[in-house]
Amino acid sequence: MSKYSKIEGLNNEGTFDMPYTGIASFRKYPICTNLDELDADVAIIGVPNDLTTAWRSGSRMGPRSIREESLLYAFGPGYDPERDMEYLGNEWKIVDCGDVAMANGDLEQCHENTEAAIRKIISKGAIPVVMGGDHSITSPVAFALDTEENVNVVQIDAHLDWLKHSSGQRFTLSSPMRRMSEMPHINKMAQLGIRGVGSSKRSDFEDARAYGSTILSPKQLRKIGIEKALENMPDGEKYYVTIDIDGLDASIAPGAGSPSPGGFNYDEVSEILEAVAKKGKVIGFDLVEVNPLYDPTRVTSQIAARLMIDFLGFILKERELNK
Ligand SMILES: [Mn+2]
Repeated sequence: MSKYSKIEGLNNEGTFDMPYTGIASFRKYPICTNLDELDADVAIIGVPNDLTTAWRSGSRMGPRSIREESLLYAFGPGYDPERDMEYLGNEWKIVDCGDVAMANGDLEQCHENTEAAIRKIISKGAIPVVMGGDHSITSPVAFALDTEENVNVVQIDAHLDWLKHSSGQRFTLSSPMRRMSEMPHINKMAQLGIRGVGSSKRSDFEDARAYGSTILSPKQLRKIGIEKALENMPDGEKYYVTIDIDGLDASIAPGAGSPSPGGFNYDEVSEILEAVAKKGKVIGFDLVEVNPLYDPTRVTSQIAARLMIDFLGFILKERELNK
């Protein structure tokens, strides 16, 4: 017998469900594409809508790409040695609901379908976790949160997204934060990672500040720290988080609709998400603007998947602790 021979008699013990096998649902979670039959704590759903992209189109391919890269994290235990903590245990039921139906070329219908799908998920008692698509998809998702009051919003993004309209259109990727500020059920906002050149004008920034939004660039946030950055945000209230992948630096998130230098690194965003999960009750989140057509090493999709898994772990850990 060779010294390299494997241990006999283990049956399937120690066998991993390899990431390159099987159907690529998000992290290989069970699939439930009929929302009428949804029975889960968390519903992951894609919105492959990039109809309002202003620069590089292709984020409609984001959900599929994030799912594929999420498979790296689909095997093995959810043990985090850094925190000495188990995350996302089997007591939580997480499902992949596939994608919202797209009416190709019809922005209004796509937004209608998106809002209806999120309303259905919420009515079934599941936390919606939404993969874009461009940032226009956040407005219809936010409308569906109106079963709640005083929802606070944290945005990770390079851009303010506070435009009144683009060519008369109110529901593009440049306006979701202003649209949310107009919704009666939306309360305070923190906009983190904002930097450089975007479509929002000085007057848009003034309007956002007048609304009471905390606006910080990565440099400004590094200087004061995460706790101080979130100090104007209320404790113990409900939170929705929208993550535009261009909030991260262009070097680690090149596959974005509008990649931007000077952004956050992965640890910074993960720590912000952990802080938000601890601050209040996160009732849903989206991650948008991943564009695999400009992501040759797939690192953008991989980090996107990782941040989603991190955040889900933080959110559900708080629910475990506060039961
Ligand atoms: Mn954005």
